Amino acid sequence: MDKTFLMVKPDGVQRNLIGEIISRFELKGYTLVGAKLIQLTEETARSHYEEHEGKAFFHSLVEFITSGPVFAMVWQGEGIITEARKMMGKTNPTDSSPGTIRGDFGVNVSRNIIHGSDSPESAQREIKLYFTEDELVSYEKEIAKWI
Ligand code: 3AN
Repeated sequence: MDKTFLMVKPDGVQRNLIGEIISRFELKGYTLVGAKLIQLTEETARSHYEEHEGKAFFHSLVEFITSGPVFAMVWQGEGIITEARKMMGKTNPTDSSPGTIRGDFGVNVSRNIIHGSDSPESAQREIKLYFTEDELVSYEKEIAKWI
């Protein structure tokens, strides 16, 4: 089953959007397999954004993402990598349609609320960067349906 890494950035956490964001992915039908509220170290932040190293906004990006707690998650579901990116909206919230997370809640490209992996390769890399195997659950052994 496809998995992706999603992260509510410090602006989303401070604006109390964690619940709203979880809700959107739950209601869509995806499954949460891992989650934690963490304070990123500069080392993890630099590693996360290594593809942007050298760009003019790299320093402020690292500064912002380490400026407060983030909510890191792994979600599972068919086609979730592409679909989650659609649900998030474009990198720049001003280009994002209403109905998307960035389109509904964001106004500024450097404060765009959520991160989501953009390919299967980045999903694999980012999940490994934030989670150990035993921090992710599997629903395969579920023996009873409570709902
Ligand atoms: P996305 O988060 O949509 O995958 P990326 O990977 O191109 O976008 O950029 C990573 C993050 O870098 C963005 N979420 C945004 O916070 C920041 N960023 C991207 N482009 C710019 C820019 N031109 N100016 C400032 N920050 C930017």
